[in-house]
Amino acid sequence: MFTNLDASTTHSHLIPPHGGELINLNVDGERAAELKAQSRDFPSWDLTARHIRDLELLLNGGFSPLGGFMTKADYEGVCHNMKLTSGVLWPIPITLDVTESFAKALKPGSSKIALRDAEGVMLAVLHVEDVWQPDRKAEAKAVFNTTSPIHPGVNYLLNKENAWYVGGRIEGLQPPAHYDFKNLRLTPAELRVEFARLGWRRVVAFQTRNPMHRAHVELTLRAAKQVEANLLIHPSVGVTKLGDVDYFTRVRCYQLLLAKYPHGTAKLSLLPLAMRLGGPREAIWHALIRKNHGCTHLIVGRDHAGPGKDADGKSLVYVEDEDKYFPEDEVLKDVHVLHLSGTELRQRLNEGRDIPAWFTYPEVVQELRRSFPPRHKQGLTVFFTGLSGSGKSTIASVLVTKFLEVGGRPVTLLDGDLVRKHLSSELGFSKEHRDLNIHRIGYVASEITKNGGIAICAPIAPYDSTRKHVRAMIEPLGGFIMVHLSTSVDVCEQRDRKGLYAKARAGIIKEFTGISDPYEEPDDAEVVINTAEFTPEEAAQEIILHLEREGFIGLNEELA
Ligand code: PPS
Repeated sequence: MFTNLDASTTHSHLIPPHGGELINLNVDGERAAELKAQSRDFPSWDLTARHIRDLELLLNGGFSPLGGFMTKADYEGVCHNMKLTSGVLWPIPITLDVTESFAKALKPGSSKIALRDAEGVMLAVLHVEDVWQPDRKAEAKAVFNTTSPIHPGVNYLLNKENAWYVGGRIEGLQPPAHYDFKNLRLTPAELRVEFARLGWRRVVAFQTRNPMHRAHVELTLRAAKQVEANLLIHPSVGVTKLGDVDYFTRVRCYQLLLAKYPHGTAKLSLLPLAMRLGGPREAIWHALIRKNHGCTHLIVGRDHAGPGKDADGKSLVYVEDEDKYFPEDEVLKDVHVLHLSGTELRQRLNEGRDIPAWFTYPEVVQELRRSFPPRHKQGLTVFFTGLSGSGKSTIASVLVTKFLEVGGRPVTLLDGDLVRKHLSSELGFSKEHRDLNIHRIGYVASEITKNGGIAICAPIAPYDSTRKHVRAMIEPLGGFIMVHLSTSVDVCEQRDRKGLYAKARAGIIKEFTGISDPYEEPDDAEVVINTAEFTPEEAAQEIILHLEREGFIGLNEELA
């Protein structure tokens, strides 16, 4: 039923695909229509972004010789000795994980599953051959050589709610849709045709999930020269590591870099790969995938496509003599090298500082600055927390006025009372409802921050873990400054501007923060102000000074 590719796509002078044949799991129109008609009776499974990327490479042969999600025997072979049951080398499990209830309703040998994207479009049919509950700790140990959840691959694996795997052959109805960089997304078959057209026999592939700079251009040029080959810049643009530079920015940078290579020797194509960050196993996997794409060589980095850092956040370097990884600074302590880490680059961009010319090209810097403007042009959340009557709303509205006076970024006030009126009107003051309320505020603030605006939030937010959750949601998207109004409950009660404390004391209002409900003092606030000692304007000015010092307010912006 599978349509195999014609000879031109596996042209004899190109390297044969892994396992000998380039797999194409996409069925023809007639079979697709037949499957669609039958699918009314199939259970449906909605694929995650990661599964969709796996499916895409299964369908187009990037994962040749795999013909579907792995069966138990293949999975175990891969985990234990990196071999499929056919004896062919394969280092990374390609599995579909589902819930127990979904798994238990399946009949191996006869069930078929409609695999759908997030919008419900049926992309493929899985013929269920095996259903089993894997030992995910053992898988983590085998694949990543660690069960520490600090490793992002392990963390993903062990935290998966779906504890069951389903394996079996796949028939593809349509490839997952892409609307961006369409002419850069060449499938293995398309790249092979392209290489044949260009007369490229030897091709060195360069994998990356980061922007490329001078050193990368230099090393790729040298590698290509060394083996007298052409160069395929083949970055992963599927799922990479949380916090990586977004692939849209990366691809625009790669496009600018192409001009640095001798004419007609380098090509750029995007690989829709969901990376596992598996170091040595990942290196082999990448090599096999690139082989399927017609490449003869792969540039392997140290800790290739691995997690990159040890538990203390230090880069690790493999020392061959010792057969061990060591923190980079220990290994390089006696060597003088010019070095700028990705983190330092981001810091320099954040602060609008100079990026040294030895490190990268002016056009790349310009592109990165567009995506990562200095802090005073990024979005920002100022998150107040404190008791009722501590002055949150008053100080927040002074701050709004000051930001409006400066201009440049839109300002939104998410005041506790206002949010409860418009966004959370159905909620009460139980822990569950308070958390939900803060999550909603956090979500809105994160959207505002992501899009370059200023969100000023002023809820009580009494729970530490909920505040931390909001911080974690916003920090990757822009600035997050927590302001704790530490005014004591006695002072707030004396003020009692709304008469709520009197009602709380009388038991008319239940679960009142500070009286009959907890308030967990933060120990991670950037600014702490006791409003017994400051006027609202002075308090707002303290916050402004902090923001200025941290670069969230630009040098030329007048606030007074
Ligand atoms: S929370 O805990 O963050 O969800 O609270 P928040 O959304 O900021 O709402 C606090 C305002 O609601 C009024 N109010 C109460 N506060 C605390 N506890 C109880 N039981 C309660 N009932 C009503 C009160 O006016 C709070 O406003 P502020 O501006 O803080 O005084």
